[in-house]
Amino acid sequence: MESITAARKGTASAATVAAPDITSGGQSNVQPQQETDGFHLLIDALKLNGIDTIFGLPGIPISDLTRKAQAAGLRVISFRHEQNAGYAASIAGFMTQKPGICLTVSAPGFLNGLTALANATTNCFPMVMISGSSEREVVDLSQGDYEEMDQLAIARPLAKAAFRVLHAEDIGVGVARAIRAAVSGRPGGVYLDLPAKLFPQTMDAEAGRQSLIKVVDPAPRQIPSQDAVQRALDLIKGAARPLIILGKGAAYSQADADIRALVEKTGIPYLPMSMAKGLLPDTHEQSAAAARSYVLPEADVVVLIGARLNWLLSHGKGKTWGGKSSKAWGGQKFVQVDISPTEADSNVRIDAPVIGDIGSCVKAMLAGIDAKWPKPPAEWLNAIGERKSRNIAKMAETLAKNPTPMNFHSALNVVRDVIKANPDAILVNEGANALDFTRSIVDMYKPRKRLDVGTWGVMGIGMGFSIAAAAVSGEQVIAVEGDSAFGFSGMEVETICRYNLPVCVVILNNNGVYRGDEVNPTGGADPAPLAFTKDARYEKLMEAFGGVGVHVTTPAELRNAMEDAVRSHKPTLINALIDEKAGTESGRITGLNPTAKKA
Ligand code: ADP
Ligand code: TZD
Repeated sequence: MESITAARKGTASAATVAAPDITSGGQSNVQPQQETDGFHLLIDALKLNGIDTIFGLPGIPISDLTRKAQAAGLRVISFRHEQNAGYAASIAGFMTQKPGICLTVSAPGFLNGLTALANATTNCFPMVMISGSSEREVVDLSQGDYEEMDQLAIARPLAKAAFRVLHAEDIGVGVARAIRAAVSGRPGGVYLDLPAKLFPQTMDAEAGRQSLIKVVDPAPRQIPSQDAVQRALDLIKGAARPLIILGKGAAYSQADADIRALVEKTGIPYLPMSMAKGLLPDTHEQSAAAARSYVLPEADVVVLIGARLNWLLSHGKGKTWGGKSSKAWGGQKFVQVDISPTEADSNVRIDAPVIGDIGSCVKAMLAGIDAKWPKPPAEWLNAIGERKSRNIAKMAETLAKNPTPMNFHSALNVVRDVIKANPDAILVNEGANALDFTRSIVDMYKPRKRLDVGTWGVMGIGMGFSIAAAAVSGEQVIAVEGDSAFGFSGMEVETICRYNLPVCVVILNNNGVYRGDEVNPTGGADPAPLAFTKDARYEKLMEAFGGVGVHVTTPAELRNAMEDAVRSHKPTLINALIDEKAGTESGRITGLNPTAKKA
């Protein structure tokens, strides 16, 4: 039983292991027949499908898998917490259209990664979380195995799909199903459960090779019907005050040139959702971002491209949209371009759903738009233009101020300049005020360069997204973080240093959640729940692992530190102290926060 023992111990060094000679009772006379095992079949299946990176955290039963994957030429990025590995995998999926792979150990490791898997599903990011799991027989009888948990059942409601593989010969099918489920149609998070016993299982190498599947056309184009396209074009053509809203589905689709052509050929003003910023440069003359609160209630026909009418768009109704009350319809007609047929009518009536992949839908719409296509009425464009210039001038005035201490605006004015000078840099952003102000102040110039908290507004994506963005693109990453937000994934600065990634973390440090000036109303020794350690020296965390740490209190110091970081590409953490009174409760979504009635 030499080969099986070797494989169990994980000492097999090549893609194949010698098979035991069963005819001689395994005593002697070993035939040089080639075998493979679960470890190698999984690695081969991933490689066959173009997967080149694994984000994970080793331990029983997947330690050897990480070693063998690295030996086989995959890039294995080892994290300090599975949630961060999961976020990394999910954003790698968003950036590349290939499912990001997150690898975890069983029960607690699996659960740590699960938040990221659920977040991927919510955000339509393609990702596969592969977790080792305990013995089925023991788990199913609740006999108390090491890290016992019915992981498949737990993952199922949070994932787009969930699969378990019990036999080595099914690994190829399992991986193929996981990849297809993650990237086809509306992308999402997929769970793949691999019990410990699977990895050392051996089988004939050639049969193993034959069992693997290279997925053909994993995200097939979905062509919209001509009727649907015509219905949408008719509606848009008749509009007096049309508006296009680009969402992160549009950014994901990588149909950048066609989307730009659609916007420019129709002349319709557009609003980018947060992660669609840069799909067209934010400085584009048709961007209505600086007139958002004017265009939403005033528009009569709204074309949604890869954006859902969820809370981020006030559900398409209510006062934001000109409705008379908080739930009243504002009267707009909607075109919705989306790959999911069930998205239409989720919140308000969609008059013209165009169902298909965004690339195909936009192409089909462009085919119906010729040089004679009427531009939107000048009255509409002028009204937007006026509001825009007024708001941009007001913002410029605010940004030019140089208060002491520094505030969000004076600090972000520096980030804005640094991104303008480095448009290929990727901006990762989380926090509340740190998020809202960055989104509105820092212009983006290229697609998929802004990565943030997404549909859930989740804190903790910061370092995972930064690591994946740097690893996948090789570009400079700038992570603008609230001090609370940073804390969720801060230990990963060690990972950033270990892999020597070009990540510059800027913490807008106001000593607490939202702001830092609250006090304990009882006068007791405990701090207020939303207040943190005053003037914490976060930069020392980066220094502890060999990176560059900088403590800054003025915009000039921040500028120098950021420029040094971008020039050197060294892991850098800039602790930017800002006014602890700067910031409002929950940033711009104060209204969602229930508070007790004042007595
Ligand atoms: P945002 O938060 O930017 O408004 P959402 O996450 O709400 O964006 O919406 C993204 C939408 O894009 C989802 O409804 C999803 O189904 C859709 N989508 C994602 N990828 C594609 C694609 N390739 N083609 C068409 N629609 C897509
Ligand atoms: N936990 C998780 C996982 N996600 C969340 N969104 C929250 C908690 C609640 N929360 C926010 O929505 S923003 C935020 C928390 C804790 C932090 C805000 O403080 P900050 O940013 O220091 O990061 P600002 O700039 O001071 O507002």
